[in-house]
Amino acid sequence: MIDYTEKIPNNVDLGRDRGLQRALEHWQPAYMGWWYDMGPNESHNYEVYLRTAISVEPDGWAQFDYVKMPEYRWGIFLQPRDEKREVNFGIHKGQPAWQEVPGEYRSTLRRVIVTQGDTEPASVEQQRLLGSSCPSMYDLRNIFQVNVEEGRHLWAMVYLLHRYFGRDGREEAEALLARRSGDADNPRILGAFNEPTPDWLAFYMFTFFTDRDGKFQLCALAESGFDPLSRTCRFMLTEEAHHMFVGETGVTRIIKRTCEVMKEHKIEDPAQVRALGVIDLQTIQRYLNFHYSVTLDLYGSDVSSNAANYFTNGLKGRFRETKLEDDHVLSEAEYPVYEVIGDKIVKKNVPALTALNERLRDDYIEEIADGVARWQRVIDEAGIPFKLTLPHKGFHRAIGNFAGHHISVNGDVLTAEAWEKRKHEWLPSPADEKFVQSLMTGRVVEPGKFANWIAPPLRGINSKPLDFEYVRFN
Ligand code: BYC
Repeated sequence: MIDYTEKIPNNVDLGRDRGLQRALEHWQPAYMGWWYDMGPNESHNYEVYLRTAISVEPDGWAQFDYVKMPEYRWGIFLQPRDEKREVNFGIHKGQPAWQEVPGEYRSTLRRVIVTQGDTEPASVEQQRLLGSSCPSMYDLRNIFQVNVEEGRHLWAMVYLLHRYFGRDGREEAEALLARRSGDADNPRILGAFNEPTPDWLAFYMFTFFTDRDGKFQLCALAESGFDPLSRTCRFMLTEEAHHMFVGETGVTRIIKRTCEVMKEHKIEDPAQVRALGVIDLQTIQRYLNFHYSVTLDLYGSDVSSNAANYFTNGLKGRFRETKLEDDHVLSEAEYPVYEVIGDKIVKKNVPALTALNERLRDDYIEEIADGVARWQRVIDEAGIPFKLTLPHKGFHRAIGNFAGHHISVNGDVLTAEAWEKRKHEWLPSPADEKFVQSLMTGRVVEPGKFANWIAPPLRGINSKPLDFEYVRFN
């Protein structure tokens, strides 16, 4: 028996909620079993300088100390309740926000929560082997931080399932621990979460691109009329920012190091760049293309009646819904989507309600473009004539109107043969992956040391120096 209030920091009055305690009595040991099996490899005895959320107050959500990861205090936190909060969009607009699940939306809400929850353990599974090839102790600590917080985000969704969805919720919470990323028989729900994350370039790309889908989806769910979901997502967003920081700065540091070597040796040929043990910009571009395109799929179909229903029923809003100036009902509005007709990509207006996935995807693309422009600045400042670009939205898509078509990075509609011939100009080839792997054969863990293929960060974690002992291996 665990002492819940002691072991599980929370602001949901767990100590007095017998129902929830009983549900957790079964789930918590299963979660620990999953963590030992699928959490970061060989890490169980390490003491890691981690932040733990112990309350939602400004001084409580980021407490730093050494922690053995299996002893991390995975807590349950919701942003404090605003008694006046209303449903802010759809047909229930203006009603008080729901504190319990409306019966008619039970299965839909459960599905959305399960889909969100499923991504969290999936990403831990995808990243589990990366510790053994980390480029520094600083980076090792960061990946572990990301992993424990994804674990906490799973707890956040499981809390909702246990507290609000009764027996079905408990079954879904168990299933969240049973699916496995990439498993042929019982895979994770969404495509990108079944792709391998085989190396650190892929990890940084994932945390830049895919964790940012997390941000946008959480922002949309934070608008939900179901208040506990909204409040849970609001708190999760405070943690998400660090994950995207790890991704953005990780790629920045790789680019920076490559540019330094290119400048120092006055070289541009990718083969020569590789020969000096850094990752050529062309390979970085191909990784970018891959992670961007699989992440775009996570927004769902361009035209989706599911999305329309989520919105109309007040379950999932738009990005920054309450800041948008329109009727928040969208009964008349239209929105442009794209279709492939013959060998052309054609724009077409559809009812805005049905295009909400596409709209969220477009909001995401805007923010991504800013991030890629920041990467570009590093290349420009080095005076290297290379442009990183975002591929066309239809490139390498498996969900929505572009699925089943072969679209080049420039937006040309290709035949299957032309695509096969050219795809590795745009997507990482097995040889690219092998090369990146070859740089990451062992881990670099001497405090203050960094692998040759990545520049050190500008500063350490929580004002600690770069040569701080972020991980004690015991
Ligand atoms: N892969 O009507 P549609 C994060 C399915 S990331 C496979 O367009 P809808 C994180 C879809 O389920 C954020 N299947 O779908 C990041 C549906 O299936 P059924 C995660 C897909 O419902 C990094 C069918 O296709 N959160 O937090 O409008 C690390 C028809 O599709 C995919 C959420 O996603 C796909 N990519 O939209 C850690 C928020 N896309 O019903 C964490 C919750 C669609 O025909 N999820 N399908 O069997 C949602 O809001 C919606 O489920 C989606 C899909 C936006 C994902």
